[in-house]
Amino acid sequence: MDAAEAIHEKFVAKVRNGNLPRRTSDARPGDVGLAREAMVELFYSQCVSRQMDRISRRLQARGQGFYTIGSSGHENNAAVAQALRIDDIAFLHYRSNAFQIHRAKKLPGQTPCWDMLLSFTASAEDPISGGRHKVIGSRPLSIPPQTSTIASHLPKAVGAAFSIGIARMLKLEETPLPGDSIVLASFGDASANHSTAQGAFNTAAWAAYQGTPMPIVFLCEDNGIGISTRTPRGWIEAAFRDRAAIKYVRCSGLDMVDAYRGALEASHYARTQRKPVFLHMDCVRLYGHAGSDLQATYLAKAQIEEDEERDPLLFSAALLVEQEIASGGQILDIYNETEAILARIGEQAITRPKLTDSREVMASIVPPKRGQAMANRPTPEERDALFARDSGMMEKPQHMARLLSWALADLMLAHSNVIVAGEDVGPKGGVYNVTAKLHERFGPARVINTLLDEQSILGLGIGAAHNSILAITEIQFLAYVHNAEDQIRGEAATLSFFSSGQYANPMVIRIPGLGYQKGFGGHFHNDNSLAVFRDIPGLILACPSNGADAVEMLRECVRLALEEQRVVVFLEPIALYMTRDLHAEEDALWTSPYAAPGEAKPIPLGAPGLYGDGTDLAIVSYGNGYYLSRQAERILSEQHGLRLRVVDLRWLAPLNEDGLLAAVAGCGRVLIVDECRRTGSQSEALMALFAERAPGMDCRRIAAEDSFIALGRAATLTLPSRDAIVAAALDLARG
Ligand SMILES: Cc1ncc(C[n+]2csc(CCOP(=O)(O)OP(=O)(O)O)c2C)c(N)n1
Repeated sequence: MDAAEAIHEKFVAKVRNGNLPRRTSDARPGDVGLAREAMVELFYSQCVSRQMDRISRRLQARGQGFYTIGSSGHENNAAVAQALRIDDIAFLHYRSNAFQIHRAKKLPGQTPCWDMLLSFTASAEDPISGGRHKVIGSRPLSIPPQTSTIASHLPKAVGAAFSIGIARMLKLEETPLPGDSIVLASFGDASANHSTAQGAFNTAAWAAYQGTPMPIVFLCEDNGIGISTRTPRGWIEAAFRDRAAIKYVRCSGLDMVDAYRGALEASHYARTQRKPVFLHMDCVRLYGHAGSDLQATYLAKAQIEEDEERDPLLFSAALLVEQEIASGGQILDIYNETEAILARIGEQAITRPKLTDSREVMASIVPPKRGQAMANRPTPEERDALFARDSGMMEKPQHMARLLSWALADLMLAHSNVIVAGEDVGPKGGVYNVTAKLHERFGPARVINTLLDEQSILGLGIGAAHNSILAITEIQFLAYVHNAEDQIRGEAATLSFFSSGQYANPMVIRIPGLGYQKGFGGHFHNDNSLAVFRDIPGLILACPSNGADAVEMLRECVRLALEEQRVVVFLEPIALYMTRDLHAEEDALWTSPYAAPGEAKPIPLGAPGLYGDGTDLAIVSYGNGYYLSRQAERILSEQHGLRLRVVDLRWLAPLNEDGLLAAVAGCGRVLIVDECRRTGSQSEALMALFAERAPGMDCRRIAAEDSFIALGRAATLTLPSRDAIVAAALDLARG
């Protein structure tokens, strides 16, 4: 017999026969203020959750439902919903049906069963994901949908909790997360071991330890197992009971009253103390991991039976009988009634339309535009005061690093909800001084030295975005984004997609990277692959090659985040940060005067840069490759009489194909210069573009070798050089 049906029959028989277990706790409803009506309502939510699991499984067996992962055994997370406020944003574990169902009771007009069954049957009318995934989530209920990657929601939950305090300090008005709200993040016991989760706990504790407000409840729903691997008995308590700066609260997820007691204690502490709590709730997993999982293949029969005896619905029934709130018959009436209702809803849900074409599926990859961002208009005096100490330097052309730093200052002056966060970005001003003086100008609440954890930095950006704060986060070097890349790839970039554009996490991630650093070298500070960003749907990847462009592009990136809710990676070529000269020492051709906001021509998303209008050959490049191509161009022009144009891509993703084809129009030959590793590089996409859309074009490429970067003088041996560009161009031009 199906596991769900076996448990169902046991429940019915035990309630009918009055054969109910002793409750697992002595907690008394009156002591925690749990009224009789509330207990009935909670039981009702639990029954709905249980029946939703059963109906989902039946629909899946008929090919009408998809990807069933049950909430059975975790129904007391409804008691957590009871203890929390509806505006306490909740980043939930996938076994949280009861939480959502119960929270929906706090807001009139909600139809959680209909909504969730539409999601579980992948209907395009599913109000949260539009049929894109089976997710728990609801915009009106402050439950953003979560991905299937366990623990990956915890860094942003911590970021959101952090943002509540920041919003208060900055006196930002009408932020989505109220100043006295808290954040809930739930997960399973196996997930608690994930390094992403551990990083999030540590970040919350690190912040709280030094007095930073961190109002978050980490709810660990401990059912003792993750798929088939048992959590060592007592491990969660041993690991979290005495953790620095995180309060530990234990409760039983088998007993409604005790679950509520624990949730009240935890949420009260987080709300009043603004400190993190670890709420450890014992649960039981009743149907195996997910739809197709047969527990009998890895659990002893006795263990399965023991688990079935710990069914929280049985304990809830015992409570209602003990408190003389309902008789066994009345309990079964509620239970059966919810089954009948859910079955009817399920039959209707499967008739609702599905997504039918790729356009519909993709409609929410790019979030909806939010409209023009409110900007402060600083007076000339305010700007003068801000830049007073730099006024001498501002009169002269400067290199990219300094120009970027001023651009950041102007952006922060214009937008009071913009913050900067990363490793060493504070008083030190970052490794390359790009955030120099921001800390003294805007203070520690807006220029935040984070701890050393890239997942937490990105999580801060995502979480802050949930509170309408735009974080310009910095990852210190490109190579170090990789241990956190899922925060961009799996989390930030997917939120709009899985929420039908109802949630978005606009952010700008600054990343210094790429090769060619003089007298330095070594792979990890010269990493030269962008493949990790290029295939992420909806992500914008910008890479300026010079200071003037960098300023305008950064402004456009911030506009894209603020007004269009986009996730943007702004890649800064380290080797060009301090570069001043192009062809000869002291020519200062790679410096620019600083253009105040509105003074220079904007560089909108996708607009390539163009140097020259020759038609003998077009060189297409970006970053350092563009810089070297400009050097090569002069040699090719002066020494070989070639008339060239050099195109700077500037925006690497999404690729502006039409704009690029227009930029090379009239040239029969294109040389692509790509400083990134050949495999997975931009040049692959460009070769494909020209082959597909300009078939007559004679197109070649030089790219970096598929190698890591060596140290010292060998650092550039695997990269395209100026002379290699000249040679390749001559080769191509001469046919
Ligand atoms: C990063 C990641 N690795 C592996 C998986 C596959 N996976 C899904 S759920 C799960 C077990 C989670 O167990 P636990 O946290 O105890 O939650 P439970 O399912 O028991 O409620 C695993 C390994 C995943 N979803 N994400």
